[in-house]
Amino acid sequence: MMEREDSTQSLQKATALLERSASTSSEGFNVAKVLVIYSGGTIGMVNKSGGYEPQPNCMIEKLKAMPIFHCPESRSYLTEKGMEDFLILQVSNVTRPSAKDRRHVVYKVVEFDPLLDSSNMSITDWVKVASCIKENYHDYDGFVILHGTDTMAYSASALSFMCENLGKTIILTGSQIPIYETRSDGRDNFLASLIIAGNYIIPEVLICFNEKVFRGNRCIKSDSGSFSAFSSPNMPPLVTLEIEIKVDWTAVFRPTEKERFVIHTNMCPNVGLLRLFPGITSQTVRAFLQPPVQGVVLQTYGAGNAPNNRTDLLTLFKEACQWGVLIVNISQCSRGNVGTAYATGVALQEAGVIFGGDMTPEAALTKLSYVLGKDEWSLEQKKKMLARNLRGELTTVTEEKLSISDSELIKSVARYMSLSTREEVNKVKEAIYPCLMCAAAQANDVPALEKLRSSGGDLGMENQDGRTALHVACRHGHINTVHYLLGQGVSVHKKDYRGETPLIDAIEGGHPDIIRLLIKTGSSIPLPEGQVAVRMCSAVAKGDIKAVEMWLLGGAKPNWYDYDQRTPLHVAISLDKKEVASLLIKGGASVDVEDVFG
Ligand code: ASN
Repeated sequence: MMEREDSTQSLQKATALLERSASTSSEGFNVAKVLVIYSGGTIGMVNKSGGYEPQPNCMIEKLKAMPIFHCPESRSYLTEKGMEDFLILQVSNVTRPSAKDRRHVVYKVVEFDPLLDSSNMSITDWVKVASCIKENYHDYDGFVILHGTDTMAYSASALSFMCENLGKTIILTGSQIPIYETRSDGRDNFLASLIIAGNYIIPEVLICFNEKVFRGNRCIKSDSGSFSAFSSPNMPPLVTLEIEIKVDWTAVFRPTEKERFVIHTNMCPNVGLLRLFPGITSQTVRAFLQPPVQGVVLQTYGAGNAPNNRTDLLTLFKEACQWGVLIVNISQCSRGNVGTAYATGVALQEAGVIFGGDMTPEAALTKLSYVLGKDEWSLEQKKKMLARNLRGELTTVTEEKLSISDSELIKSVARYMSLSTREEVNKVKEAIYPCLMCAAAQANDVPALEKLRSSGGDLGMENQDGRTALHVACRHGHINTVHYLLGQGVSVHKKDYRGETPLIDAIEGGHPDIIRLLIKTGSSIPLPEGQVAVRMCSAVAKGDIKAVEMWLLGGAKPNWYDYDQRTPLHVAISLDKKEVASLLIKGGASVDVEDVFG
């Protein structure tokens, strides 16, 4: 009887294991986890007697009741993974079935208390959002912030500066009509944001609205009555959601520091926006420049001009700059740059005003607040940083890239294959460039990679297996290529079709220097603990000490259980692998952990 029970139990266990491995191979690796931070805004408002107001504690239940936002058939998957508090999108809703990047998007909603109309938001709320992202950064693939539209462009700009060395996608979205109402634009905006945040690594703070995704610090709210509420006057959208989702990868701004993600929360509140108008009095300007003001965004006319026949104003600006007030010149026109084409612009430059290129007022103001909050920077450094492109917020000449379809290689392939349309040429580009990049990475050929990049190629392009040049360089231990690719902003978080990031390649390739570098750049093991434990146990069984060392160096814990509830130490002891056992114990393995047999 006992024996029968045992064998039934084993059979059940084996079936469960098989089911688990089946679900892992079909969907486990292709799951993207998105954290939704619900801060308020019209998207979750209801119309009370005094007008629209946020309604606390009802968004999650309402979303669960909408099939486009939660697929009830997948509940068992969430329960099995211990993710009962998550919601899940149905995969067929995500992208077209042919799309190679379709992933199940599972998401969790955290609701802020209180929920805010964005007109009530301030620096402390930006800090709250940034801190929430920071706390959850390693556990999620992407972030969506549900936010009111009124100050969304300010929050997006502020967050773009506050999030340093960002390696994951952050999207702000909201709506003009609440999600609970029949004609709401919120459903499309939210769904599009979840899909983009879950499927694409665009390491920027973005705004998704009306089937377009913009760089957040390039946006202005330009229409209070339209579903197309945002525009980005100086930069085309990064993503357009049509039947196909099109991402302009060559325009994506990537951090190039080999540092971990951090948030800067010391934003200076003593900043202001001063818009010139004909006849503005010196009393008004003087009052504006009084302490505690430390930074002013000066909105000038046209191409950055201010009256040069008003010595009273120019003297005030000059004096303020001399006291250490930072004044940034941007245009009142929503499109175009500021410069010194006119004597009226030169006068401002001579007064010490910094030229802010084609920044939006929202970007300029929040950048000023960010730069002034950097206590460790000197005044000179602050001035330099204000004029520099930090997060893609302003256009610099060097940013203009050649189009990949202009490169000689692609042109000759196109000629050879008699390709005529841009679409055909782009298809060839998508097929050829990743192969060339991976081959160059394997050959440790940085000049070749640089050539591909300078001809307009995106070094983060993935091959048919979802692998980038960085995966390949890490696998083969080419540290100088890894340095180069990280310096070009290639993402350490990109998962291939097995769910593996370049860190796994470095671990399995046995390259400690690269493992350290990737960890310093913010990478962590992306695989479930059980899967890592299986690989470690197998290395232990083979007596492969180096492999075990690499896993530990990469952040794996020696107490992680495999799917049989055994740790690497169990395997080491049962196979009498003393050396590995002592390595595991040194690495923190507990001798008290129990396996299935206790
Ligand atoms: N007043 C709202 C807000 O900014 C406007 C909106 O979300 N459409 O919170």
